[in-house]
Amino acid sequence: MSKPRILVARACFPEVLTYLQTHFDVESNQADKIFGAAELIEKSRDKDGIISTSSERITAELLSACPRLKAVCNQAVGYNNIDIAAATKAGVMVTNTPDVLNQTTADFAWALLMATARRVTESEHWLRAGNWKQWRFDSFLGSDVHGATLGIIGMGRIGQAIARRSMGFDMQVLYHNRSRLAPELETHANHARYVSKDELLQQADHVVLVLPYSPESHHTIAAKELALMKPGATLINIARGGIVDDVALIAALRDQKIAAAGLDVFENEPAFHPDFLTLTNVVLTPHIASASEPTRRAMADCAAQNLVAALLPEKIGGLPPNLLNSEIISFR
Ligand code: 8YV
Repeated sequence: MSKPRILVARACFPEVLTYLQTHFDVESNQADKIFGAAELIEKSRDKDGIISTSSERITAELLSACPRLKAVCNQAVGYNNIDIAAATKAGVMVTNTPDVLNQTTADFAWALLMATARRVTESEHWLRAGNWKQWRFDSFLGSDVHGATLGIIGMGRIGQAIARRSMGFDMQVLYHNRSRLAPELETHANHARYVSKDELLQQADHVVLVLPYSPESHHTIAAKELALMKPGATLINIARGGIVDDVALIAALRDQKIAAAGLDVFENEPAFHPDFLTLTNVVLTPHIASASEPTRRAMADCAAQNLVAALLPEKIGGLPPNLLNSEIISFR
C-alpha cells in the first residue's frame, strides 16, 4: 500500500523529518521558503496531511482545493491561522501543540517583563552606541517588579505558569479571563484574584497578555484600554498580534501614557509598524516566546505524532491526542 503524502510546510528538525519519512511520502521545505497563498495551495493539492506553523494560512479556499486532505497539524498552541469551521466542514482534522510549550513561554514572558521594567535592552543599546562616558545615579531608572501588581489577561495554562513564577517576586496577581478559574487553580497561581478587564488595567503595574487571537479578542487593548492603565505601567504581549492595536500603543508609548512595552508579536508580522523602531521604551522580539531548543523539538514531535495518529490510526489507535475539531467525527 502506498504511504500517505504529506507536506512539511517549513524547515523542520532532521530527526523529525526522518520519523515522518518512515510513515509518509514527504515533501519537505528544508530551505524554509515562504510559500505565497497560491503556492501553498499548489503544494498541498495532492497531500493527505500538512505540518504547518502559525505562519501558514489554512483557508477555506485551500481546503476546498485539496480534496485528499485529512489532517493539518499545527506546530503551535495557537491556531488562528487555520479556518477551523471550514476544516471541520471539509472533514479535515486540525491539531495543535498545547502544554509542551507552557513553561518555556512563561519563562519568556518574564524575560520580556524584566527587560522592559528594568530597561535592559534600552540601556544596552545606549552602551553599545558608545554613550557611557560617566556613571550617573539617576540613569535608566526603571520600575520595580518585586512587590508590584501583576495583571494577566488570558489565564489559561501559560497564564497560570506566569502567575506561579510571580511568587518569588512577592507580587499580587490579578487576572481576567473568559471564565473564572476553580478556587484551587487560583490558589496555585499565586492566589490570583479574578477582576474585570478595566479593574485589572487600572490596578496592575505590569500587564501581560496571554489570550488566544479571535475576532472577539481583536484589539482587546486599544486607545481606551491604554488610557485606563497607570502612567508607570508596562504592557507585555506574548500572545498574538492583533490583540493590541499597535497604532494606539505607539501613540501611548510616545506620549508616555504608559511607561513601556515588551512585544513578541505584532499586527502584520513580520512586517511590524516601523514607528516601533523610533521608540526607546519598547523591547521588541521576533515571535520567539516558545523558542527554546527542547520546546521546539517537543512541539515538532507532538505535531508529527498527531499526524501519524490522524493518517495512520492503526499505528497509534484512537484519535489524534490534540484534535481541536473532534466534532469532525460526525461529519465523516
Ligand atoms: C510558535 C506560538 O512559535 O504556539 C504558538 O501559538 O505562537 C509559538 O509558540 C509559532 O506560532 C510557530 O508556529
